[in-house]
Amino acid sequence: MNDTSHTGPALDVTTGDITTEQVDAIVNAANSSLLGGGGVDGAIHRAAGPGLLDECRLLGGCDTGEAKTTKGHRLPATWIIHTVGPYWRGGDHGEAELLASCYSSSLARADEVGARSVAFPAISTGVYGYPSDLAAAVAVDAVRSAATSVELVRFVCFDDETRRLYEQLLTSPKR
Ligand code: AR6
Repeated sequence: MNDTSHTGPALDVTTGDITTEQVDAIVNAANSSLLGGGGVDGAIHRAAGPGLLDECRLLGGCDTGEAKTTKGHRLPATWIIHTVGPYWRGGDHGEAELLASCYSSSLARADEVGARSVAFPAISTGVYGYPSDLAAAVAVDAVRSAATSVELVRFVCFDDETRRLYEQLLTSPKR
């Protein structure tokens, strides 16, 4: 589905494996080491091949809420933007601000390399325990309010329940 009622990037949502997305950049929900892990991070490293880890070793890690770029290696995407989501600690430890910063920082990195289409996973909603409904609302708000040249943002959900959350948000008026 598409949402073209705003002036920022067009937003769409799909269910599936983000590693197969044919976009300029995919975003990785990494940890601060940037040296791989489970979940979507593990899937991206497996699909991209060992050259990704070699490149990540040169980056010196990444703080929560920030983002760093590598090449896509064996992925269809040209770039991988690695961001570190917040660990959910009940919601009053700045989690929403840090999660919003993951989205805005990732779009800033996308702009730096000229990426026009970017696919995001549901950052922090797996191992890091962020409730999916709250995370989806933060994600959509952050992307809608970002100043970016990115033309298409795709939210790639791993299950239909998460996809429905995004669909509801994308069909509701901009807040
Ligand atoms: N494509 C799209 N989404 C996926 C995929 C995939 N291939 N695989 C999982 N997801 P998580 P986090 C969804 O745990 O919560 C790693 O070990 C998954 O269903 O990958 O930010 C890192 O190294 C969930 O909705 O990331 C960190 O240590 C979402 O991606 C830590 O996990 C995020 O789940 C980061 O935890």
